Amino acid sequence: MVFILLVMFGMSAVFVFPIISEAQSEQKTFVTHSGGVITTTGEIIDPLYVESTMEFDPMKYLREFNYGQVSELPDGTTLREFTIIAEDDKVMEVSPGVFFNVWTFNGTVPGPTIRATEGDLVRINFINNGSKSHTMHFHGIHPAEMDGVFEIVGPGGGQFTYEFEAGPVGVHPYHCHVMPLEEHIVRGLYGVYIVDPKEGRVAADEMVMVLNGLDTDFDTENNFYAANTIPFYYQHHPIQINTNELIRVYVVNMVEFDPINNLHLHGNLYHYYPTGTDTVPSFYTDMITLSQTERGIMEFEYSYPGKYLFHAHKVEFSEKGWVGIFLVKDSSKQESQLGAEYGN
Ligand SMILES: [Cu+2]
Repeated sequence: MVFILLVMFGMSAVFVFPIISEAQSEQKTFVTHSGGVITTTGEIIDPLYVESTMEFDPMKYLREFNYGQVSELPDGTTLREFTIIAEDDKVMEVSPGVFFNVWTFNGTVPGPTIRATEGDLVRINFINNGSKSHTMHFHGIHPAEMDGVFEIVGPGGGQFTYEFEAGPVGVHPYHCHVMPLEEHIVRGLYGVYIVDPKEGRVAADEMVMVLNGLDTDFDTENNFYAANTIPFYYQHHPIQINTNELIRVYVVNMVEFDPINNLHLHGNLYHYYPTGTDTVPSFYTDMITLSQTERGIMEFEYSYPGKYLFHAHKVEFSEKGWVGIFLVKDSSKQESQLGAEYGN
């Protein structure tokens, strides 16, 4: 009896405790059933013994903008300070029963949407609490030493302060730039950085959509696609908007492996500003095509209430999760809860 108990205890010790205790930095090599050889430095997860350790609400993320801690410098410049913490041990249930080891900025994929006005001084206090080296590389204009490529920030509490003048006006991605870069991106180390013009923007119901893919079996092909990480989320939780109200979507494509992604809107067309850098839209269309880190601003209004799909017209992507619904309410029948001044 004692022997059996010891064996049972031994088995539980073996099977329950070690699975996600520490992310491992050494490369692991696998041969797939089709004969491909693949490697990963991320954690391999057995769904029987883990639970999600990441809280992420795509509906909250959609309209959440972070303006930082604001103060004024002696010369009148606005200083916006942000603290960003990288980790690489979180587990997300990306689809029922599918657990994935995500690498995170401030605990979510994507990381927080950082927002500033052109000419502000942006200061990012970056802390790497992960088990691998990470950095923050912002697209935009800044000095070489603020580019987050050569100044590697070591694991276990390494720190770096990124500081640069916000610009140019537009929507830009930020992401980790440590090798192997593909893995540091597809694991989730990216987010959106919006620079508003000094004169502000016309009031609108604003939202952020990061188009992303998840390679949950490490074969350098995506198994799931999404707008804002969770496959099919906005199909099952439609985004409520109002008729005759300006909608402004900051869209950023962070899908790796697949050369292109695209975005089709139903029952409507949108004005599209590539990279958001110009005040005049380049296209009036219902379809844009985006390569890696391509991004822009979409603006549109719906005249008719009802349910409208938006999705990748690369149908494989939409069938693997990159699809959502706008639920358009008749604004003449309700008080608008949405629509706000942004950029201040
Ligand atoms: Cu990294």
